[in-house]
Amino acid sequence: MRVPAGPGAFDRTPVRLGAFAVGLALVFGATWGLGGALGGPPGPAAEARSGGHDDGGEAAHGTGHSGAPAAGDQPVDLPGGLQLAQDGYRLEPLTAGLSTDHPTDLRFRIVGPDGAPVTRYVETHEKELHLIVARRDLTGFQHVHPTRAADGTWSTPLRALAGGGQYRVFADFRPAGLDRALTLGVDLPAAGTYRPVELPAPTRTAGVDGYTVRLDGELRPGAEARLTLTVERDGRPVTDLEPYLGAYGHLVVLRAGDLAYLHVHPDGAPGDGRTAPGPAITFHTSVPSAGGYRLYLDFQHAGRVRTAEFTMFAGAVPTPADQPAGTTPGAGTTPGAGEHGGPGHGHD
Ligand SMILES: [Cu+2]
Repeated sequence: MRVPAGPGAFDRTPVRLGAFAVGLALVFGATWGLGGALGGPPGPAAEARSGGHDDGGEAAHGTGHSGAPAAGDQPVDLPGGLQLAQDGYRLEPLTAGLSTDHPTDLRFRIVGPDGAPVTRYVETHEKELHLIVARRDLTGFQHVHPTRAADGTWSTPLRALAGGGQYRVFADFRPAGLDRALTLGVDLPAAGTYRPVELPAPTRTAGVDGYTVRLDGELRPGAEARLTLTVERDGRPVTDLEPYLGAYGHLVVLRAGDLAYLHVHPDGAPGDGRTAPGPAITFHTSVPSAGGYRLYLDFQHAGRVRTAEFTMFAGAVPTPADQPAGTTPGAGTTPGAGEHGGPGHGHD
């Protein structure tokens, strides 16, 4: 359980986060300095720019991300999830906010280049649209699959949130007529006390619902990484993972600091004659920059989808010297246990 710091520590938390955010800004400054080339309005320029977009193939569907930055004068693709509009498509929430008291009926639509709600999609991993929600501090992860009405309005229940704050809502979808998936993101507020949780320290194991998941591999900025996640229960390897949306595991990766979004699918598929149903699930991905990332592995066993969470750093892990005096990332928390194991776990 990622237990928020006690009341005394809470008083100091905003200061620590603020200082950490400054550090992140410095790290990311070099990357986002290039963003000036991308700052134009949507429309023809954006359409043209998207020509460099790389579908990413099976290993990184979604706007996942397009590998190493383009060389020379070519514009650099942004990672997914950072914009609410891209390439003529726009994510329009029809719900003003989320709730900590009761489940929210989240409604939204995707408006296309013609100004009308999009009603034709190409399924990716058995769904027309994948919806991910996480608070800005990377807690409160939910991954659900909304229902679409004929007029293009999407709706889904979201479980009641554990705390107030700004939540990032990601829609990961492929409209008919586009040669790749997009991930659009928008912030929605939840009224209530916001007690930010620091990014937990990196760990190699995470527990969820009595399962232990081990993470092997390293992230390197701009380079392909092989990550292997191995699932055990009661000390024994799980060798009968169940297919969930066409795979034995789905990995969402969010970058600390701006929630850049990657959705990664594993090597191999159930029933392909070469992919075992556990205990290991292998992913290949490439993160766009140095810094901290939170990884959310969805896997299904015994009829339920579970989410194991990890922190990883690409490049150097910040040392205590990089932190405000006396603090360590994740101090006082038990990383990976997650806080979404209870009823209403947001998978469907
Ligand atoms: Cu999904």
